[in-house]
Amino acid sequence: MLEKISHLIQEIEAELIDSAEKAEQFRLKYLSKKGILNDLFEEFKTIANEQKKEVGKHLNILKQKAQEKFDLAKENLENSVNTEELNIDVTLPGEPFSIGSHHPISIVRREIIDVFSRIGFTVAEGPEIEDDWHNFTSLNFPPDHPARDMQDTFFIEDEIALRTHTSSIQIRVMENQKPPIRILAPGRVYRNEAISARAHCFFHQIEGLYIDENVSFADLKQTLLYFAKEMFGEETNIRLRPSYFPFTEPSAEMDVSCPFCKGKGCNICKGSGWVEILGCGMVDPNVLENCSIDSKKYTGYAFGMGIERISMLKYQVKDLRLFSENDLRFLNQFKSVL
Ligand code: 2NL
Repeated sequence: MLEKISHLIQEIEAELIDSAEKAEQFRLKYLSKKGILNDLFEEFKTIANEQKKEVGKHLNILKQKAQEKFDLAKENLENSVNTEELNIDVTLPGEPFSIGSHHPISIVRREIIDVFSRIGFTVAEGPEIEDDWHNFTSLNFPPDHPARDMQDTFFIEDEIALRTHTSSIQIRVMENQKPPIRILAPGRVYRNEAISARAHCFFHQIEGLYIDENVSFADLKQTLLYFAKEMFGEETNIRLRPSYFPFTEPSAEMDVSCPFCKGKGCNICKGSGWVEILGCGMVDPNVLENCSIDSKKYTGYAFGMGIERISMLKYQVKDLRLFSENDLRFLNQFKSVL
């Protein structure tokens, strides 16, 4: 029997298992209930007791070798990929990496900041959760102003709300710095409005503020004309229409000559030749005093615009919701724009 066992060990070592079928054949031949090894263990029961120790030892070695061979072959077969079967051409170049792009709101914000930074404006930031003082009271909003209503503003607590404009940033700067002050305040703002193609509950603003001695409405107008020409082209014209904001006096809204029809009238400017892009005015003396700035010594101008509005005009986007839906078909169109 010992001879038989040593013969089988050699036979097993010589077996070649290179497919799932061969592995199954091997298992049936040696390891299954009807296999050779099982027969040997049956035969083992019949041999003389004094031989059992020696034969049993070799029988176990044989069983172990057969099992190991089978397990190893199985593992190798599972881990190996047959490139011929999968039909892979390993010499082909890889898939190209998909590079991202800047969001159109970021592109336009940066462009606006670039234009104003060339004439000395720096950027200031502030919290999105604001108190009543920085968002309303310091800005001369009367106690019964509709913007203070629950219907227009997202309140968190009694006197704490999501900021409704970035003016609150400028209040914080005026409270903490002495004039001259020349800053831009970009950021996200929130209003409790029904979402549509033209309105959203959050959007982006950029405001500007300049406080110094002898700042005049003429300075404001000249600065805004420079901005309009840089942003929409050298041939651009501006016009100011009287308006009202609680925090500026006098106040105005600014139109630019339509960048598409050059003022002739088209469907973008609805035939008028002009498009509104921002609001502005001279900072109300009450606002300066609220920030402990002497309104007899200092004057200032301020302006504010919606970044979505400028972006819609620049890229002819017809629906405000596209800016916040993260639809790659929209965002991918800005890949080449810096
Ligand atoms: C608009 C109009 C405006 C301001 C914002 C401002 C800020 C301070 C003091 C005075 Cl701290 N004014 N900001 C002034 C006029 C207009 O925004 O239509 N924005 C989208």
